Amino acid sequence: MNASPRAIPGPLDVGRLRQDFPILDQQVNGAPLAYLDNAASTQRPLAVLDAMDHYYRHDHANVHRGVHTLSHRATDRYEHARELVRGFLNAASIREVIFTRGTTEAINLVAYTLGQRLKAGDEIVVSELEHHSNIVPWQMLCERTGAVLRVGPITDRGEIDVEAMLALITPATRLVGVAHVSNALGTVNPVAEIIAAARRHGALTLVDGAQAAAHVPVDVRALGCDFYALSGHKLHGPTGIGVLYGRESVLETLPPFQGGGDMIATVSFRGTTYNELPYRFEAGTPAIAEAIGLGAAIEYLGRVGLPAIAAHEEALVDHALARLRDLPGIRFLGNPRQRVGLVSFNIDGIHPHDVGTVLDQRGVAVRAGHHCAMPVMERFGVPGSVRASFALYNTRDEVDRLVEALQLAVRMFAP
Ligand code: 7TS
Repeated sequence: MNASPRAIPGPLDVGRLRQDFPILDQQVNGAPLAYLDNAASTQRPLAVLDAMDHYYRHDHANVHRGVHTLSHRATDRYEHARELVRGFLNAASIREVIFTRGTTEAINLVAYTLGQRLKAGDEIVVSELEHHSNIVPWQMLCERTGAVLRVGPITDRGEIDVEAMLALITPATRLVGVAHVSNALGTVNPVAEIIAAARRHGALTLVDGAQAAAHVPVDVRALGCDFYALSGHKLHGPTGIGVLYGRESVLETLPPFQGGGDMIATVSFRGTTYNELPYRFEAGTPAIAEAIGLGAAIEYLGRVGLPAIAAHEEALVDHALARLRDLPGIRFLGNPRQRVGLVSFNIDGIHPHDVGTVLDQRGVAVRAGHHCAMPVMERFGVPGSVRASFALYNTRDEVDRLVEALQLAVRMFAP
């Protein structure tokens, strides 16, 4: 009686939702497409395609600089998208929402700007399960400054060893970077706990939310992080657009990233002054249509409902794990207790690329390889893995087709 209607999300009407995604309705190699590569990139609903199409047909002009009507309209739409992102992340202000090309650029922005005040002996802490984009920018920063990168280990389950990671955080730590969800294992990391520990030591915190934002509600204020990065194309929005959330009081202290138009207040050869937040970090003409498309994707996810999406995907993961367990020679990568959206595995004696190719012949799209998380592969002693990753439009039937195609691969390659 007391349960709110939102507490237990109703099942998704996947059949109807699939109609929102025209790309799904096609044959690949003579079989219906089963798109299970959503961790690499999701597909776009009509709402996103239409928003971008409408913008280009009716409203396109450059933003923030025109006195004419189309420029005002383009600016309004672009800034409305920023407000949608703010709401989606529960950021306190639009001043904290910077549009970037994606997660990669967002993390590079932080590494570059923060780097200007780091010195030899300072430390950055990341975990062993990070995507390369939350490793390499910090390595480059360390090369430039003499700072040291420390790595929090993961367990056989594919979870961060939180105690070991927290032990690395000391007064020398300047920043702790951690993925909200692992793209190679699906692990949901205890980011709030790690952030709290980092803050006790005065370290900044960055959460790589690329794999989280389409699956779990994100509240940057509840998390308490200083930075949160995400990519539009992983939450049913366009490529070429992403977001860096930054705590306003921290962004205020950072120097600009790229120089150029829009990020300035005044320019003279005697000296230049910079624009206010968030524009100070958005040099040049931004990806306007893409930002508008991202806004439409966020509205779409809001209409479908993240809790219902999460429940649907959890059921798909459970079904996949239950069926895959019986496959001869299967070895799962990790066994995280908190997981969203994907299963990652190998089949004894078959290279993941060969598995991926057989699946493609049956219309089943998965990712095979190191998933830009080579340290995770090294940790588990494998060259790569097969990864099936789910989104709101996937079905049990598609999971069954994945399993059948894998059975075929086993028969084809069995010694
Ligand atoms: N961080 C994580 C956790 C990711 O999964 C990815 C992309 C990125 C950062 C980089 O995002 P980008 O949009 O800037 O490229 N992950 C994957 C993947 O798992 N397969 O292809 C891309």
